[in-house]
Formats: sequence, C-alpha cells, structure tokens
Amino acid sequence: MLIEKYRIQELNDSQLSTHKAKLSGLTGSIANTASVIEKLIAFQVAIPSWALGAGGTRFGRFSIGGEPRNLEEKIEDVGLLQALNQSSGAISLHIPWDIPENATSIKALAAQHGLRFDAVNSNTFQDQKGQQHSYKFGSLQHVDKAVRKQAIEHNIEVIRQGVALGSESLTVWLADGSCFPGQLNFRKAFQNTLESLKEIYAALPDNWKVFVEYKAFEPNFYSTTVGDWGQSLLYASKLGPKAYTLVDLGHHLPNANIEQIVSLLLMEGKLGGFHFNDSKYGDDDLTVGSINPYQLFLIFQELVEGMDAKGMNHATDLGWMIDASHNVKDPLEDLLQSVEAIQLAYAQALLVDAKALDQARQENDTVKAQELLQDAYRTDVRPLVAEARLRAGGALNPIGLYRSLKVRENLIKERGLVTVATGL
Ligand SMILES: [Mn+2]
Repeated sequence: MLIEKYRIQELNDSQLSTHKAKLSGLTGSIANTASVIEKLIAFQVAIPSWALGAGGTRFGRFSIGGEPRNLEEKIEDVGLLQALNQSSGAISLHIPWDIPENATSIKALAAQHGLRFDAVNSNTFQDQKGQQHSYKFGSLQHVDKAVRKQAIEHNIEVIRQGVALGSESLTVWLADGSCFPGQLNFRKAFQNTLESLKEIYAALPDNWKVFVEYKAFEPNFYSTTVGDWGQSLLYASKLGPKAYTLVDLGHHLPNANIEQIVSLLLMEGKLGGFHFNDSKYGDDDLTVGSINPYQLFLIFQELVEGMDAKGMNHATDLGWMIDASHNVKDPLEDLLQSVEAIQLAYAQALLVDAKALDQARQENDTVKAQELLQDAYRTDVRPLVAEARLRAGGALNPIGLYRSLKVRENLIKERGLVTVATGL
C-alpha cells in the first residue's frame, strides 16, 4: 500500500486552522521555535526491521494480520511510516532475518520510499538452520575457537551485506554470558570476546563504526559478558576509534541513571548511538515515552548539551534507532507513537535555557536548575513537532490519518490475516 500525497494534504487542510492556532501560542512565547522546527525536520529515527510484526514473548505471539512477509514488505511498511511522519527515513536490518537477495534492487526500493539503511545488526544469540556450531554457550566469548570463528565470520558477512546496502555501521549485541556461578571464567570470556571483536573491527571499512551494545541480563541471568556501559566502554576503548558504545534504554538495572551514563560517554567521545524504548521493569521494549517520558527528556537534555559542547551535528553524528517489540499494539501505530515521543523529548530539550542552567549550577541554585528543566519539560511542544512534519510533507496527525485510511485493513487484504514477520 502507498499513501498518496493528496490524502495527507486533505486531512492536513481540514486540521490546519486548529493547528496554526496552537502553534501561534508557542511561537509567541518561545524565542527559538524556528530553529527547533528546523532541527526537528532534520532529525530522523531508524526503524528496526524486526519491530514491524507483532512481537512475541516466550509465552506466545498474537499476530495482528497483514504483517510484512519479506524484506520488500518491511521496507514498504517503513515507507508508510516515513510518508506519514517524514521522520522515519532509515531502516535498521537484522541479519540473517533480513538477507537482501539483490542488494541493488533493495537499495533502489528503499530509495523510492525515501529511506536509507542505518546500522546492520548481527545475530549470534540463536542458532540458524544448518549452522555447524551452536551458540548455546556463547558466541564471541566461547571456549571453543571454532565457535568464535563462526561468529566472527557471521559478523564480517553482515558488514559485507551492509556495505552493499550503503549502511555505515554494525551493531553487535551479544547474548553471551553465564546463567550460573562457576560456569564461566570472567576474564577469559572477556578476553575471548575482545579478541573476536578485534577481528570484526579489522574487517570494518574506513568510514564504518561498530557499536558495542551492552545489556545487564537476559537471556543469561548470572553474568553478561558485555553487561554494562563500563564493560562496553572497555571493549570500545581497546578496539579503537571506530568502536563506540551503544545505549539501549531497556538494558540497565532498575533505576540506573541513564542520563549520567550518556553524559559521560559523550564526554569521552565514545557514545555511538541509541536504541530507544521504554520499560517499567527490565528490557520491556515498550513504546518510547510510554512509561517514563521525563527520563527520556533528561537523556535528551544531556544529549543536546553534550553534543553542542562538542559541536556535533544532532541529526547525523549519533545513530538514532528504535529497538522495541510489541504484542498488543499494531506495530506501525506503536512506531508512530515512539518516533513522536522521541521528537517531543528532543524538542523539549532544545527549549532548555542552557546559559541560565549553567549559571544556576554555578550558583548552586538547585531550585532554579530544576525550574529550568521542568519549565521546558512541561511545555506542550506537540504543535512544534506537528509543524515540522507539515513542512516536511508529512501528516499533522499521523495516527489519525493511518486509521482513517484503514492502512492495517488494507495490509491485511494485501498480505492476508495469517502472516508472521520475522523478528523478536
Ligand atoms: Mn537493542
């Protein structure tokens, strides 16, 4: 299904006067709205190819119908999101769930939808059909060199696939670790992993980055070999300038101060990118901003402040990706919500008066500092985000349009009710 421009225009026209009235309230009271809108237009969030079908848990999976059956249909789905919000201009692939049979035609199809390929993701957390060695006891950390070699070669193959698609980064998330005390020699596991990562690093093209993603627990429940930002930073530092830490919001122990982690990684020049999601307990992979939007805002406040301090380009110098999985929502509606939540937090962070905040800190004026942050956070910036979408050619109300065009119903008609997308 394709969404024609005139359908977007029609709905936008009917909502335009209400929107303009809300927007003028903001532009009248805030000085830098023009630059906020420009930055929002430039800011694109990559959609993961594995989040386009209904997510499953170990207890089951409930298909929502019309799920993409192949890579082409996944690209088509991200194209729908992009048509609606003009902020989902990239797709992040997971190999081997999405192996392009013909990279040139896949690239062309993506370009037709205005999409580029963001980081490619390797997968050594499950065994694939016909695979010689099992990853049951880890991949890059494995005690058996042959298993490590297989995992290294897989990652190098993923880089090759990524090069053909025009991607410029590899994300390595490892399930490696141990479930019971005594199972693993921590130092040997670390060293094996580092040696393996070095071989993968050596295969990176000059303009590529590798993101080392950490996770506190699950599927291993006693130790994880890249368990936190400290361990990821160790690997990234030892690997070299093309290696960075990737922060997945759901991969921390409860109550971790993620904004502080982000601040320090940025300071060290080792923050590579993000996997956005939200959680209440663990790696819940819920819709971005659905549980704790204030934390998301605080993270963006550190990002904006830290990136500005280094003169970085907000839109291009870090990898912005969603990593989520849902079992009760229409995944496309969920992704529209997630992208909007990211834009809202970013816009609010752009409203923070950095100079005044700096001064309040200098004077130990805790009350003032809190007021400055919360003043930005409590500003309803939805009209700014909507205006950015409007100017970029998207819909003022993406979910409203998605529903009024009956996109899901159409996808079910096209693809059938019983389709299951590969993914989590
Ligand atoms: Mn992730």
